[in-house]
Amino acid sequence: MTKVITYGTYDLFHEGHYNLLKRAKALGDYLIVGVTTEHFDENRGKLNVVDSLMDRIEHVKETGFADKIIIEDHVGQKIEDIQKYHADIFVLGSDWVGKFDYLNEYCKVVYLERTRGISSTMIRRENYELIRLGLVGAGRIANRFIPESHFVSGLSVEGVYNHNLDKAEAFRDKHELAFATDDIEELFSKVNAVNIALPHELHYEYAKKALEHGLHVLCEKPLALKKAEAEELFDLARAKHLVLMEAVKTAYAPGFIRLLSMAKSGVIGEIKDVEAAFTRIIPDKEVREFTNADYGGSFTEYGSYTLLPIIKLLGANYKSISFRSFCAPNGVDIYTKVHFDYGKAIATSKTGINVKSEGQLLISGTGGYILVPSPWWKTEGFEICYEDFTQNEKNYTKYLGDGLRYELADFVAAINGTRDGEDFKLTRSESIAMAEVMEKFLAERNK
Ligand code: C2G
Repeated sequence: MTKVITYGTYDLFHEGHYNLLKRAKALGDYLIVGVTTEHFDENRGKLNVVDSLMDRIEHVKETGFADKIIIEDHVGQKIEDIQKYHADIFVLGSDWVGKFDYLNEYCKVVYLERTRGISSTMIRRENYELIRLGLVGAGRIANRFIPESHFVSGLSVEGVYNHNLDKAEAFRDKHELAFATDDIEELFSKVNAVNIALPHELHYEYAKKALEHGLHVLCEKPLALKKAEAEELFDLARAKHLVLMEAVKTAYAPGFIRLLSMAKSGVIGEIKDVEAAFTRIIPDKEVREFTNADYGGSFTEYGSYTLLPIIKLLGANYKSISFRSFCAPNGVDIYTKVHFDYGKAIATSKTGINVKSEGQLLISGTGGYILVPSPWWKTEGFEICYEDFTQNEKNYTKYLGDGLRYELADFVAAINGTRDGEDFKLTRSESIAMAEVMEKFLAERNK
């Protein structure tokens, strides 16, 4: 008798799960299915699981493929189970290729091609929509997006648009998506939400088009390069009851949220200064950051990160703002320092694409300071420091994977209404304030 074993969360049970179990069963005579506990999913960084463990087990049972259902609740359990049940074959979908090769020592490891595209007809949850997401753009961000999306329940990345069809098709094949297209209308007609990962100057135009088509939009930063454009997009989203979110990943990271609430609760007294830096010497000088004379440069690229803590902590009512940049011959800023004066507080932002500085966030107050070392934008640890250093306090919050899963999980929750109203993590007015700074900066730099 050949025994096959497989594992999964099986949340919002869909045909991808069904097909996998069916083919797993066909590989042998006896199928063991491990269903993950909430605790285990939390530990391995899977977010937004909706169905209870009991319901998920029930859905697996109803397929009729499982001869035995077990619960998976800890790392390392797969090795134990394979030995305990004398499994001959371990099976998982191709989104996990390579990740479980270590089990070859105990049995045969098989990765079955994952189901491309989910029609959602099998989803039993009323009022809960499976988010069928389309990627607009097939560049660097989009590539990082796919592995992270596997950690967000209730989301299926269906297809990709790129104006260059060859690129779109290569991306589709690499990531096993259902379709690729160079026709934006086609993408819009096949999905119910989009992630816009195009060069900055196209964000507004494509976000607008997508909202007009009735799609929810997760737009890469900066959402817009003009205040009026950002306002228009949020007005449009509101009028159409759609979710519009600016994907500044730090805003959704648990560690950063914790940092903000501690700073705002007065642990360091009155906040007097916020200094945020994000610099990188980008080795390849042929990328759009260097070559796009109108919209490239360090501030449009990294300014959304440095503006985030400044606007979150001190607001958008600064009394004055000034920019100082060093630019390449084509006009793009390789380094920019921005000074904000709020009267009762000040702030600086430093961004660089060809100048390197310490990438820290430092918040100074009348009672102490908070230091978040580089890379503060992937907030994990920070230290609250006082005059009496024996009172210093270290905080640590896990930042999982590439961090994009947090914004994705929030996006899915917002669409499904499990997150009420406007998101406090990055509000409409904060996004608009950031677009206004971008507008002022570009007007001055491109003078
Ligand atoms: N799957 C698939 N096609 C999809 C979606 C999922 O073939 N479109 C497969 C996955 O590859 C996995 C199974 O269905 O083999 C269950 O998927 P999930 O519920 O998302 O669970 P997962 O996070 O993949 O669990 O210990 C848990 C396992 O390591 C992985």
